[in-house]
Amino acid sequence: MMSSELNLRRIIHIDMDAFFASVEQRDHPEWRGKPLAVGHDSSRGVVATASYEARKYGVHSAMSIQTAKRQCPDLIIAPGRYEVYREVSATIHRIFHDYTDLVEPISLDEASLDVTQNKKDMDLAVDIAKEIKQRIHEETGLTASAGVSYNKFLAKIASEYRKPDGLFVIHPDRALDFIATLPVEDFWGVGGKTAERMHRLGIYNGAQLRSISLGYLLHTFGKAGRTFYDFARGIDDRPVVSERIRKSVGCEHTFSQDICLKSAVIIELYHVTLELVERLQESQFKGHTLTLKVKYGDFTTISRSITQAKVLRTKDDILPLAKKLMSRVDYDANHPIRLIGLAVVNPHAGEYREKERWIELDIDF
Ligand code: TTP
Ligand code: MG
Repeated sequence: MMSSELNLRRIIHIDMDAFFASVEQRDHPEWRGKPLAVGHDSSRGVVATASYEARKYGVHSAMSIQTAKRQCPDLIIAPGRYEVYREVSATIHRIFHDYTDLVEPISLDEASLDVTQNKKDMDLAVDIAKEIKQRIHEETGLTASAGVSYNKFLAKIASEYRKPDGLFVIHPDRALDFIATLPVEDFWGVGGKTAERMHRLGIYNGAQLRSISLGYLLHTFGKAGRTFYDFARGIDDRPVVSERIRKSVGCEHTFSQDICLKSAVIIELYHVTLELVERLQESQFKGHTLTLKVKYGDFTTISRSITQAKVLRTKDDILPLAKKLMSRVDYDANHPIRLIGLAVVNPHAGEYREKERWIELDIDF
């Protein structure tokens, strides 16, 4: 209620629990309930992540495998299987997109969703978060933690608050109290070094951070000072930026009367091409594959595709290819054409950029 009155956004942050390790325990039942680290078992291997059982021994991401084994002698070391993690990632993203297309992938196992307007017309973000968690569990056998709030920063913090299998809401009314007690190292963008500097200045929590003037923060932390100033006040206007690459750009014409003369088909193909080129220019889309769709008078549909090394952008790129594809299509007076469509398709559809923090697991030194 409150949030819609204030016209605030509804943001959900989802983060899988001990992601790589949980996938390994799911696929190797004998490893369940045991301390496990994912990484390359070599003298220079590092821990990508550790199961919650292993974390009790202090094993954590980026620790060397050798140190981890010393700290936890029974530690199981599982080699990483990126293909499987990618598959799970694709599944959870499909689930997210059932609710909204405003999904910002942060890493393979983590994303921010803006559900202020959502495809299911659900009022409460917390209900959506519950459903998403349940569907992730049903479809992958894994648990995720979810945080719900009115901006990205608070939703992310909320997602970490009740891990694993957590669901936590930071209501707008409660945000300032919540931030007041938050250790500064939990603020988004505060790394180890920054936290240390804040500690030296006597700033340990949100309340203390809030008491510092903007001028002083800018002076001490540069541009980031502004962000810290805002975060301490529960302000974060960054939008959720969907990084999903567009799958295709296309257009189609349905004719008022079915056509069957070659001259008419070529003219129509020309018009569809011009419109496609216009849309390509508007969207800055880059694709290498042209797809022709033909729907006949009896509503049967066929399609033909051709892929080129160069990006398809102009009329001169596309029209010859469109004609070539059309020459592979049969039609006549008994089998006239009702619709012609053309689309430029990206063969790498659905992929998104990963952040830099990935530690390569399977490099042999
Ligand atoms: P995280 O979400 O940071 O960690 P996690 O899912 O393992 O555990 P948590 O329950 O605390 O969220 O990272 C997701 C995956 O990314 C993690 O399973 C392994 C990988 N990863 C690395 O490869 N290197 C790293 O330094 C980190 C932090 C993660
Ligand atoms: Mg995680």
